[in-house]
Amino acid sequence: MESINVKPATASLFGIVLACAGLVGGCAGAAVEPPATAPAQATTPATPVAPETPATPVPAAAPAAKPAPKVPVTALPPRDTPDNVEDFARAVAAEGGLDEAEVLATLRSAKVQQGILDAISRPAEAKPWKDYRPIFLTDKRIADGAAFYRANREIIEKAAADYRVAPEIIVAIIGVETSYGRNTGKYRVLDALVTLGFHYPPRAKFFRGELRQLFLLRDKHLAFPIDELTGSYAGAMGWGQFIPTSVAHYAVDYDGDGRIDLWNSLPDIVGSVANYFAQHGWIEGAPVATRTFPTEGAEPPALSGMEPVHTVGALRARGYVPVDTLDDTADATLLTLEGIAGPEQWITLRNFYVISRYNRSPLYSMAVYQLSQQIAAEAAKPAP
Ligand SMILES: [Ca+2]
Repeated sequence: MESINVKPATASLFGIVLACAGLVGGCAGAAVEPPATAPAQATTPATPVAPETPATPVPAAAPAAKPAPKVPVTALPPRDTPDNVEDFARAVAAEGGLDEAEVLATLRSAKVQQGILDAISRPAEAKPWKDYRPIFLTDKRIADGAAFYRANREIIEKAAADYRVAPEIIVAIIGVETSYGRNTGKYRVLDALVTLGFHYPPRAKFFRGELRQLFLLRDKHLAFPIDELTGSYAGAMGWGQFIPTSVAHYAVDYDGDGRIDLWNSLPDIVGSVANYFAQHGWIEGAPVATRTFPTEGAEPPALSGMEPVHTVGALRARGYVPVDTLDDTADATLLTLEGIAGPEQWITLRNFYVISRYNRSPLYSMAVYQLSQQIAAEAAKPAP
């Protein structure tokens, strides 16, 4: 079990400390409600917005070696009868051609953890952008991202080229999700998914779906048995925080060693994140978002979440002129954020929507975008 938390050799090349330490359960990732129709996102969720706790910077030396606190195993009243667990095991075994007794034994080996239930039940604060942004756009996270990019430029740019996505977006996602692999989660994924799938009625269906998928991952040739995988309290795994359905659909064996390792293989990690973006429609070289300062009398368009249901030209005609030069035929929509100096209006494009497929919060998407820009700028400078 310990072995899967080992950082890739590359990690030692850059002193990563992180801003999200202590937010196990996922940084931004674990805090957002997934729409009922969109189960394949990489991160799992509970409510719109950010980390429950603002990032407490952790001293570089201390945290890595600190053992995870013991999470008490509680004797919870069964929300599901043993029959339900047996039915589940039978169905999963039949579907995956697995041994039913083994599936059942694995399920029964799971430890229901009160800490997981506490984590997912914690009310999320709906932070405005002005309070959310400073959590992720820290000097440290930018510098660490640039260092990570420089140290691993070859593989990051290879994956970006192969999958036709922006390299700085791959880096920013890994930075926001796990502070560049520093904080991938302390829970056994099996424990998390059994706890939430059988003891947390509000999301039981979703998490049982993920638990089912966990058992069916055999074809993905994961580097570790499913009962040894660790992740967030919501079962998100590795540097990119993939839940089992995302592993199934988007994880790749990018170093070609025959197995997928989202904890120790940097090629597999960056290749999988790149593939996630490619499969969700990233447009290579296209812009993500830009500010707009509406003209007087601008007519707000009807919005459909972050979906770019308008065009740049149509927004322009309504009085929303983009600050940057944009193709008028490009799909776009409008986003208003509560900034430090008051409301900020943004024209967001298809690629912004693609970022939001990783996590449904518009604040998350904007944080990833802005972090990516800062990292790219920093990484382009001569190494310090
Ligand atoms: Ca591999």
